[in-house]
Amino acid sequence: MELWFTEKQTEDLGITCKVRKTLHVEKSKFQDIALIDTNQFGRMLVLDGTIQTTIRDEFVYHEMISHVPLFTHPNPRRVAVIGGGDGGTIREILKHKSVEEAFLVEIDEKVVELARRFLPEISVALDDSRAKVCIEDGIEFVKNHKNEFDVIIVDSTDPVGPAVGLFVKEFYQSIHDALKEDGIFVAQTESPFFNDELIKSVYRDVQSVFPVVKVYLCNVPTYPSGMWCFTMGSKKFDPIEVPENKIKDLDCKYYCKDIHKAAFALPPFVKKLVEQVL
Ligand code: AG3
Repeated sequence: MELWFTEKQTEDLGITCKVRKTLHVEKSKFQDIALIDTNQFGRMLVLDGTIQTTIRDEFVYHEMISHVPLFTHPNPRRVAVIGGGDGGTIREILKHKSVEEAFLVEIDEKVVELARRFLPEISVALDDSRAKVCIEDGIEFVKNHKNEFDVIIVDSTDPVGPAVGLFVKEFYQSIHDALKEDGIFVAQTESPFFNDELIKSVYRDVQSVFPVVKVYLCNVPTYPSGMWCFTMGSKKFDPIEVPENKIKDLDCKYYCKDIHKAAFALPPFVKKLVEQVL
C-alpha cells in the first residue's frame, strides 16, 4: 500500500510526498509533531502539519539564516536562536570560531528531544559545550536580556498558533534591546508569493526599530512556493557592505561569498513589497 503525506500550503495548494515510514507522531503541549521518512527528501520534521525541515534540503535554510548575519557582524561572540529546536541553526552558528556561546531558546522541549532522536545530522551540535539549550518562551527570554547579544536569529514556524507573537513590533523592540549596540537580528519571513502582507508588515515594524533593514532570499524546495525570505534588522553593520575577504569558506552547500551578495538582489515584485513601506 502506498502512503502519501500532504502539507496544505495554502487553502488551494499542497505539497505531497510518498512516505517510506512514519517514524513518530505525538501531540505536545504546544503542537502536533510528526517525524516522517520520505523517499524524496529523507526524514522530515512536521509541526502542526507544516514541513519544518528535511534531511535533503535543510542546508539551504540553516546556512542562510546563520551565515548572512554572522558574517555581517565582524566579531559575533554571543548569539541566540529563538525557536529552531531541531538544532540546524545552532550547528551552522558554531562553525564560526568567534562564537563563545550560542543559546537555543525553544518553547517545546519535545521538538529538541525528537530532533536528537530522529534527526542527528541536524541536531549534532546541541551537545557542543558552546551550545546552551534553554526550554523557555522566546518572548520572555528576549525581554529578560538587555544589551547582551551580538546576533539574534528567529527561526520560527509560520505566523500562526504559538509563533504569532514572534512577528510583531513589540517583539522586535525587545530584540533590539537584547542586542548590544552593534547587534544584528534576522527572522525567517516566509514566501514572497504567498505572504506578501506579512513581509510588508514585518519590514515596516523592523524599520521602525532598526536603522538598517534588509530582505534577502533563498530557495527551499519543501517550503511554500520554494522562494523563501529573511528580514534583517541591524544597528550598525550593513550586510551588503561586508568585504569579500571577510567571508571564510565554511564548507557550505548553499552559502558562499557570491550568494551572500546575490541573496540581496530582489526581483521587482519582491522589491515592491519593501519599497512601498518606505
Ligand atoms: N522554520 C520555518 C519553517 C516554515 C515552513 N513553513 C511551511 N512549511 N509552511 C524552519 C525551522 C528549521 N529549523
